[in-house]
Amino acid sequence: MPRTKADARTILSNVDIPTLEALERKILWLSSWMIHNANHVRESRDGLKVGGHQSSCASAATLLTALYLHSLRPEDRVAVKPHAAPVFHAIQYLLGRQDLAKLQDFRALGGAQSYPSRTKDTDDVDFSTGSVGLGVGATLFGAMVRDYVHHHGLAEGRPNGRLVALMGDAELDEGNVFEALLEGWKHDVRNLWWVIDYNRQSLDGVVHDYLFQRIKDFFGTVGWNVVELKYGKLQEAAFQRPGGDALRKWIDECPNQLYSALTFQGGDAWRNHLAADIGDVAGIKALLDDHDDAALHRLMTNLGGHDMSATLEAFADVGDDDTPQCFVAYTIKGFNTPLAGHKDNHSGLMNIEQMTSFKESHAIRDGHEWDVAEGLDLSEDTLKAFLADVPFAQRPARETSPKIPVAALPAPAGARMSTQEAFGQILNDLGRGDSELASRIVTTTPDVTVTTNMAGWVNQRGLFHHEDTADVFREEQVPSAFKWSAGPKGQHIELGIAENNLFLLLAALGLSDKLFGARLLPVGALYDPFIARGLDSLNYACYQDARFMAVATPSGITLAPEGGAHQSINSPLIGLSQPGLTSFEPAYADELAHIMGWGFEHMQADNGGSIYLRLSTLAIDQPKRDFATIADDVLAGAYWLREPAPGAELAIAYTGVIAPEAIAAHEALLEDIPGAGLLAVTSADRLYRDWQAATRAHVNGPGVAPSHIERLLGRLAPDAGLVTVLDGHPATLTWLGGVARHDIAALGVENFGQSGDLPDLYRTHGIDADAILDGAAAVITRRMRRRGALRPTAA
Ligand SMILES: Cc1ncc(C[n+]2csc(CCOP(=O)(O)OP(=O)(O)O)c2C)c(N)n1
Ligand SMILES: [Mg+2]
Repeated sequence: MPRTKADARTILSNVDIPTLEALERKILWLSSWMIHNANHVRESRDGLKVGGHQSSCASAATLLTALYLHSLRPEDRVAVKPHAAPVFHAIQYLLGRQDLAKLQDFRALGGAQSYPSRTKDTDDVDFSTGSVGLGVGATLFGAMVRDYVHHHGLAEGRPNGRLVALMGDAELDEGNVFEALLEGWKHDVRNLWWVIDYNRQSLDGVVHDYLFQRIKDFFGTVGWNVVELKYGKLQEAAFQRPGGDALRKWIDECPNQLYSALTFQGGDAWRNHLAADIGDVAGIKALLDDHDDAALHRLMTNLGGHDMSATLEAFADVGDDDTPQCFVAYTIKGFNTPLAGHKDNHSGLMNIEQMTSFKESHAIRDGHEWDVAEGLDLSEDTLKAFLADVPFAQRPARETSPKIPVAALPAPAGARMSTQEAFGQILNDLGRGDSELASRIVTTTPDVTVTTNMAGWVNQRGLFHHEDTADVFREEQVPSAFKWSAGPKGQHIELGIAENNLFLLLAALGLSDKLFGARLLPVGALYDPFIARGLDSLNYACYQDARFMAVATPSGITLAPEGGAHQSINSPLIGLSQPGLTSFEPAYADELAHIMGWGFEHMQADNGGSIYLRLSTLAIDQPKRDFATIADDVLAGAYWLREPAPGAELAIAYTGVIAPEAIAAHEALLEDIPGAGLLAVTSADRLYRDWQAATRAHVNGPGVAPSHIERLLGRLAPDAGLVTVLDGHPATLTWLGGVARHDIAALGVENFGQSGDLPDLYRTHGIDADAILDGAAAVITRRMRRRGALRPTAA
């Protein structure tokens, strides 16, 4: 139930507001000084501007102080707007959860990070932020995951915390925020707060007037409660005076640009404008006469988001109502600093003189800039006792959740199948069993569950929703292969088409052990080309070290008739280059089963990461083989599908679904080059990283074992030729030519695809068996030339 205002005030009557206000000033000082120190005090070796956002910090100081030093509970999880990182670090420092050295090294190697980072900061950041909008969305999906964990009984005895975002108002320009809001509405998301630092400024300027009304309408439409935190207590009191209504109307109607400009100019400018506009209203002259310039400035800048009592009251009013809440907290960018209100202040820094007087105004002595009690009218003991009592300070250290055992996953049987079909069967088999592994798998797709072959699993495990929902088609006895009943125990989260949402949900699911103490093993499927649509969110998920398995299918031009808009080209390069994500592109079902088993382990390993599987819908003949003999090599990234003769002069290296073309070309080649090898590359990513690590180790010292790919290619003649081929960008494999300095012909897709059948498309893009043979002829010819067996043709 929401509390009444009177209840909230009674609760707050016991709160030591003056101390919180003093600490807010302290936090403003520390965050400003942290940035100043990094830019003007710490030695610079490169002359670069270190940067930092003093104005963005000042804007959020009241709100973050109110949250962290009063309203938050230890179990709450928070995303702090990126450029308020110094405020966050200053608060953690006061709470004894951050080291001084980290503050002194803000934005330096090993110091506090420019933007809050889960993995690199040491003061327990819940959500990394930096790419605006994503941290905000992450809290919404975090709330869904918290409820999932709760409904599945995975966090017994743990209090259910609130998810909170302290966000900049310009974050609302990012589409992902609205995509998330709609999804949250569908899933009835609860117990979630977004506190908008509504300073009406972004990076370049001042945001649109009356944005608030649009926010209110939109949030209301998707079931949120919107709280307008507009006026501070001084303003509220002034509104009670004669002329108060006119003053309120003037404030409400003042364009954002003008309000900002007057804030920057100060008391005299306020006086002139108010006198000119409403000076003839009864009571206004008296009000202006009662306030000197400083007091008038204080009154006019006393917005809700800078008034501790008003802010705490707004938070307390919510009570235990779990309706999602959006607080529109009016603030001033640069509040209480000389940068206040100026439209160009986003990256502005106080200069040396400004900092000197700022320091004086905070009563900070030289050499005591970092002292916790410096400048406060509180003894160190009183301060310590106050901070020790702060609810958030009771938060325990991060724990680790036990690992879930992973048994080997049997390969699906079948003489001919696609990797996508194999994926569906592997999941389906897991769904039918009762392993602990299966109980921790959570699947999700952006509206492509059936077309990515997950329906079998969903039939077994059901859809997740807060409440039981019947499958109407089933109840009406309309025949369908799919059961779509949902309930709190379901294990598939169905999303609308929004790949950003998919990756933000995977991020939240993949952090569930660290955020909510319950390990989940998320598997998300999407069409491979649409990774690009969610790429920043994918990167964001990896940046936070979230652990998930992204299954991208179908992929490449092999999707043939479906056409160029659905055919992915450069996604293998994403797989190769994305930190925190290990990519595989298997050709066969037995490879995939083994990789998935390893993947579930890797997702739980201390130094592990996430998995990206690039799969295909094209059914191909499956090999009959003793898989154990190649199992390790499949994980290492490559194995000889056909062994080369020692010193062979040619090998074909292929990845994924193009295997039949590579096999056909290889067979044709054997007539002329009997020893030629055929290398199956299951993970260019793993191979490449292993090779790079070995290369670096060689630089550092002798006696280093060769990398896996060096060992494999070591079987070939030193001047052998390589033909590489995949249904994707050829650069994925071109580096193989550098491993042992083999000449290379690199085949792959470099242009947009189009509709067609496979023979036409593979020929058009130069990845069919003939193209592979042409590539082989090219490298063999060049080799013969180098050996002097052929004379170069005249130009
Ligand atoms: C995706 C993305 N695009 C651009 C930026 C660069 N950028 C950093 S802050 C900012 C404006 C932020 O304005 P707002 O959210 O209102 O924050 P505040 O006014 O509180 O500083 C921009 C454009 C970014 N961090 N992320
Ligand atoms: Mg702003």
